[in-house]
Amino acid sequence: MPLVAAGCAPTVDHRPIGPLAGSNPLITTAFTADPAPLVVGDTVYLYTSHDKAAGKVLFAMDDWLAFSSKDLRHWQSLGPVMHETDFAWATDTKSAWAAQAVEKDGKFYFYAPVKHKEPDRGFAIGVGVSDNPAGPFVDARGSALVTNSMTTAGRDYDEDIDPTVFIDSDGTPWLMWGHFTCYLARLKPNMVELDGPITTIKLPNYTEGPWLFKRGDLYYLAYASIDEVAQGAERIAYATAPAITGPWSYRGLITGKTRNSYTIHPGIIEFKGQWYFFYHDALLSIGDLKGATGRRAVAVEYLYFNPDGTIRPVEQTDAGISVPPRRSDAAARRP
Ligand code: FUB
Repeated sequence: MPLVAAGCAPTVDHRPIGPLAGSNPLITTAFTADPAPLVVGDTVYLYTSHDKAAGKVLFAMDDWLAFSSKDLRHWQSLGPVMHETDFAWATDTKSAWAAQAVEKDGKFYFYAPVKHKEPDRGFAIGVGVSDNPAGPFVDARGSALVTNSMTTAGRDYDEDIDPTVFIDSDGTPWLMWGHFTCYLARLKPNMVELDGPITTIKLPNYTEGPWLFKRGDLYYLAYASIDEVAQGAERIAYATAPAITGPWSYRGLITGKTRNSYTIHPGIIEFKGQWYFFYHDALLSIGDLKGATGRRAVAVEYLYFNPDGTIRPVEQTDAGISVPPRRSDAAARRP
């Protein structure tokens, strides 16, 4: 806002209006959760669940949102990119949970959990496709990629959630997902069919929200974990492996439970030489609606590695990446 003092030339007040760019939460116009960042050239696309719960309702999510940024500090809303009923086989029960988009051969594939109509009731995983990372995505198959009846190792009904897709250095795509059981399956090069058996990965206190990435020759799997210490709230743990199929070695926690929500969900990328850790908390209020597990808000922090490849614990902050990365950590950034 310009400040004009009597008798003086006008001066400009450069103080920021509202939250600092890059401070948390990143998005303040809607309740967002389950961040899934995707780097496409010089742009990051951020796909999120869209919390619309009222009162004490736990989850009410019927579409997925997307945002884009060239610096991770200033975000442009791209609006909803898909609605749960864009999958004709899905129910309209507000079950649009954590999704992720990936790029393959110039197309963008959006893996999303939704509840399936009868008779194969329970969560299922669908695939959307688009020529544009900004969407909109349309059902790529006309049927679910994974249904409840295909997975029998763990819980019934709500175990086929939280898909993450990782394309290995040799071009092989892998799908990982699951609630209390961590499932892994190879995808065909067409990205919309499984290519082989569904296997399970054993991880300490695995709960949900897997996120796969690779740094140098090492594979990383971050996931939400509930143990007796956190008493019902999730924390983000991780494991490393020499290959996607394992063996996976538990490496400890990346960050602790989050503020105001018992869920937390990781999304990790390297962008312009810096690593970032996306998650959600529930500190945002919009009007009379206060943050809660059903009304979460996406946040981001810098992620640093030790020289041996282990991850330094992440502190969840209000400042986020509005402050520069720590210089002392620059040396440890590269594998
Ligand atoms: O957002 C709904 C569910 O809560 C997600 O699928 C989980 O990862 C947890 O964040």
